[in-house]
Amino acid sequence: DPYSSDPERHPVLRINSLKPFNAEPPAEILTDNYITPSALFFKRNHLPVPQVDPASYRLSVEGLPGGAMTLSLEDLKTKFPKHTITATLQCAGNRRAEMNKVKLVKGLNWGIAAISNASWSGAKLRDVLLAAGYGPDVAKWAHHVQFEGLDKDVTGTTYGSSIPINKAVSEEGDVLLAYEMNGETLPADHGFPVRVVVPGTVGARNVKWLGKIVVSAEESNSHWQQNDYKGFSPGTDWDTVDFKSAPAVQELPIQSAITAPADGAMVDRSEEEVTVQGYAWSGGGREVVRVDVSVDGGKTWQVAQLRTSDKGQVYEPSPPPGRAWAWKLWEVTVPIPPGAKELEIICKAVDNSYNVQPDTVAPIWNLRGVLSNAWHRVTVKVRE
Ligand code: MTE
Ligand code: MO
Repeated sequence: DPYSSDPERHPVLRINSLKPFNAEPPAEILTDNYITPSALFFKRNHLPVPQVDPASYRLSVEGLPGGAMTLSLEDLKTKFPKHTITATLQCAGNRRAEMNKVKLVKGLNWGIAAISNASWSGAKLRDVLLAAGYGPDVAKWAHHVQFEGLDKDVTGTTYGSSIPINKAVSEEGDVLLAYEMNGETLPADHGFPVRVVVPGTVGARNVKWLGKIVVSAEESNSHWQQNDYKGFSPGTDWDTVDFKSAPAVQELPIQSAITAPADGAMVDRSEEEVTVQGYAWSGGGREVVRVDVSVDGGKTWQVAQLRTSDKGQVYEPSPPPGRAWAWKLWEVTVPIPPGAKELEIICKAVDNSYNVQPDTVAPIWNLRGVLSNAWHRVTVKVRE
């Protein structure tokens, strides 16, 4: 069993698939912490977790004039300044379950918690590429940076993806070769000893157990770059789909969801009010500037408060423009409308480009069930 050396996992995780391991935290605890504890952070593996010896680990940087550069873990830690960012990772398939309710899609049936937030520390990819020979001459032909994981399938094929080179070499891109998560050594499930963190970019490009970096004129040739993680029209089916016709998902669209109350929960009329909580995030470093909440199916709306502290701990100050990598947690207390037996609670977020979420799932349905970001709705019963 190639999965027999996979690490132990927290028993509270909701397992979507055991081999490979895919799991999300229960939605009702997802927003208890601004920084998701690593054990509860969602886990998305396509393959068995590779066992990497940190002493013999080597990262190879290829494609640049002057030949390949090889770095040990020690090199990465000592030869480059250490940077720390707080960044949210979201799987392209987060909230796929809602697409499945419209019409069956292919993919893991994620709920609303294939998203988590952590602090990440490591070397900047930019610094490593500059040290390896990136410069104005390379910029003329290089358009992508490819990443290869050390995780392999039975045929020896490794997980891989790529990002546009501008993101990789930009000072404001904040792409890290991370060796720490939440102030500790990167856990096995999250890419020990080194993973790429591409803030603002879909989870799939944040390659774990990083073995190789290739500067290239082309995107990664991997299945996950070419034939997966792409969006299509609701009218496209498996007979007509042409994966070459659509771009690979990189930055993700505006997203939000309700973590409390849970769908199907009861609220007491005698409480007079209901407190609604959730998360909101947008891709590409765009900052969430507002979350609107309705408890009457969208007839009336209230603006939620964006949380700025957790249990007395104040979050970092506002990020610089275009570098809002972390989610916002939000909360609002709303009076229970008189006479209502049931409340349809809805949330929708707005980012600083005034991007908004679509109101329903059907018009954004796609055969792979990715980019599911319609208004999130939960229904609760009112106990008289
Ligand atoms: N990197 C490797 N090497 N292998 C993988 O299977 N899965 C990707 C990405 N990086 C993956 C990978 C996907 S699809 C996602 S959503 C994120 O890792 C999940 O990161 P996490 O498990 O740390 O939450
Ligand atoms: Mo993913």
